[in-house]
Amino acid sequence: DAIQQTRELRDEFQRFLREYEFGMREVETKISILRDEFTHDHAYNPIEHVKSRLKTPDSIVEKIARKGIAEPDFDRIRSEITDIAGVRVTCSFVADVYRLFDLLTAQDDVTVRTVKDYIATPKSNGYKSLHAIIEVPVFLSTGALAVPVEVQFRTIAMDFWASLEHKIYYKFSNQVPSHLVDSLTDAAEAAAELDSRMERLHREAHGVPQRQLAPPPPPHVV
Ligand code: 0O2
Repeated sequence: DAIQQTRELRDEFQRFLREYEFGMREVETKISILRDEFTHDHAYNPIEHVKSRLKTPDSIVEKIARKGIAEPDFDRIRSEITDIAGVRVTCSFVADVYRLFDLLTAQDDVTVRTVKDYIATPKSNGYKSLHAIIEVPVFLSTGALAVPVEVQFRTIAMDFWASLEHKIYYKFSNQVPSHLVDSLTDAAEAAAELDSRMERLHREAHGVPQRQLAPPPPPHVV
């Protein structure tokens, strides 16, 4: 009986994870359609690369525990853990980051749950990216389901910085020596400076007017 219960729980968990995989695929399709349209109709590709990931069962279990969810309460997990499906869109320039965000979130079947603009307001360690939790409909045999997907938009320079910072953070098991923390914060500024120089260069080369101001932050900024 206990074995049967465990099997049922496992099946339910697998079904639960599949919902997120489907949601992730919907978002990937949306992004790849935008990329193809840009490439063919505007002769410009604003996306450098796209990477998707499903949170691992271990990391979901750890977050469930951190949130104090004691029972296998899938409704609570659904509403409280919104980064099970993640899509990271790495763009060439900051302007493209906001453009992609606007194009994706303006779609009729996309609902924006939260936006954290760590570009307008970087984290204290220097982390920059534009995060959005969006909900997309997934059509199953049982009906439509709104699935949350965390989309992170960033530039190549922001991505380069975040991936090194992530490795350093893990290497030191979250206890990064202060001189490295300071160097990382400096490096984040250098990455931001490179982003503006590259964007200015690109605009000059293509005869696009320079941006005078940072783009307006989207709603619900952190
Ligand atoms: P992974 O491996 O990418 O999944 P929470 O999601 O509740 O833990 P919060 O504050 O709600 O935290 O989420 P937030 O601020 O939107 O950021 C979550 C994700 O953004 C992280 O996911 C990272 O991918 C990325 N991120 C946020 N801050 C940093 C940072 O300082 N450095 C780096 N390198 N990445 C960051 P996970 O789940 O931590 O990891």
